[in-house]
Amino acid sequence: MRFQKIVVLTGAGLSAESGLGTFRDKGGLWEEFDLEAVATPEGFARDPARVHDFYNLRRQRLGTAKPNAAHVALARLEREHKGHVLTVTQNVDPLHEAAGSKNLIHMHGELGRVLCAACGASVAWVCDLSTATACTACGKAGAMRPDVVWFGESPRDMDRIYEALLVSDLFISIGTSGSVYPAAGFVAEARAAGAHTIELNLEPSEGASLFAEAHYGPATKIVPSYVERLLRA
Ligand code: BV8
Repeated sequence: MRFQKIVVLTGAGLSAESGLGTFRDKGGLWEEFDLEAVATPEGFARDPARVHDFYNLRRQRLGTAKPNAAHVALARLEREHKGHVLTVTQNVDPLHEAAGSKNLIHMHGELGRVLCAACGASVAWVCDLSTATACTACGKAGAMRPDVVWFGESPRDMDRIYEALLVSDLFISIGTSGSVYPAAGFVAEARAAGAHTIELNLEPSEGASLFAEAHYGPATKIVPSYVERLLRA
């Protein structure tokens, strides 16, 4: 076994073959919706109903989505690899957990949870949210928002992520365009720590030149075969 401490970063491309839309591909969410209006605190303050509609639609689309072979391969890697595997996902869907990944950080939050701005409670939530929804913890109505990280907000568990990158010897980036920071900067952190870096994506990302190795193709093909190679090494 060559690598002891593996950090995996995933993006929307990992869930594309589970039927969930990506953001920046052709026909992606940012073609259909205005990022500023639906994924910023300013947009939420300006028109909360419009933001609730955006996340209600994505929560409804989650209903039928199942983990694909790439999610399953990553859960297998965590289970069978003798070293340490941490998966950091930019995705807000629950498909990593559904496939069995446990050592997982949702750095951009979770679509299946909502946050009360009045009392700070984060609760599991599968139905629609509206400006009238009352908090199940404090009872206050009208203070609920999706428990996700918008542009301009701080991603979650950044200390834990940087600590893992600092001691990593393998960094694998899967299904991300490398256009959103700080996630897009993780490959540079891993390289500085001396880690081997690999990109598994449909096509070269914005940060492609920063990776020591790359394999391109659909995640359900290239991720299981790379995990197989890792586990046999
Ligand atoms: C922060 C919300 C401070 C949840 C999201 C200028 C320079 C640098 C940075 C900035 C800047 N101006 C502003 C910033 C900061 C800003 C930023 O990066 N803006 C960008 C646009 C420049 N970042 C922030 O505001 C972040 N906060 O910086 O706080 C801070 C910093 C450090 C420490 C503490 C505090 C907050 C960013 C989070 C924003 N929220 N989403 C939701 O609604 O989902 S971002 C959104 O983009 C999603 O989370 C998504 O995951 C993320 C990244 O997109 P990708 O996952 O990469 O998806 P994309 O569609 O882009 O690409 C898909 C890829 O998959 C493609 O490459 C495609 O080829 C591939 N693919 C497709 N199909 C397949 C496939 N691959 C394999 N198989 C397939 N089948």
